[in-house]
Amino acid sequence: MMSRLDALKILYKYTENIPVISSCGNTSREWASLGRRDNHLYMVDTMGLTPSVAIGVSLTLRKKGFKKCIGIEGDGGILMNPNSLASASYLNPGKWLLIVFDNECFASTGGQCSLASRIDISRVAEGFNLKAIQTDNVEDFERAVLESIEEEGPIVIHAKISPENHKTSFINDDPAVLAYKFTSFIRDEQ
Ligand SMILES: Cc1ncc(C[n+]2csc(CCOP(=O)(O)OP(=O)(O)O)c2C)c(N)n1
Ligand SMILES: [Mg+2]
Repeated sequence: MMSRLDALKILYKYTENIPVISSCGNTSREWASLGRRDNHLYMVDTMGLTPSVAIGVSLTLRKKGFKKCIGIEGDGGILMNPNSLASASYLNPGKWLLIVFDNECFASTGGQCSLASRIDISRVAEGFNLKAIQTDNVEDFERAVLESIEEEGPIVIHAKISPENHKTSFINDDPAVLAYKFTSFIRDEQ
């Protein structure tokens, strides 16, 4: 099965100029370990909120050149904030692409079992009338990312991943500085 880092490496290839908001814990750490970019907002501690933040950013980007705004969330995070799926469906942000890494556990805090072991997140997204693509290997994940970047959203990629974490360093930057870099990048882009 694909690991979180395998999937992030694929995503990294296609997001040099796409705003990406990554969830807390190991996701942001592994994402940052691939190389920091100002168009990537590394969230610190805000579990479950990347889909919501990405909705807001997607709506502000309607008239900008970016093809998408991507949020990355975990299964634990999305099931803590499923309301973000209802909001995405209702507000219909065309540039919103949510990637849910589903390892059926809270991997970043020790691998405790999450609700996802008994809930199919693709079906939850579809229940909110969102397009959902489920993947469990690198080839399908890459294809889903490439197709979704080109297609009008909102779209959810539900990526099943293995529960392992890769050893990475903590992100100790001031969150205000991380947010400032990200908003400056978006503001300066025509
Ligand atoms: C509101 C809140 N509760 C708990 C935490 C602690 N915490 C950080 S990451 C994490 C696990 C997240 O699980 P999941 O979203 O499935 O991501 P994974 O680590 O499995 O990739 C937890 C419990 C937090 N940061 N915020
Ligand atoms: Mg998880």
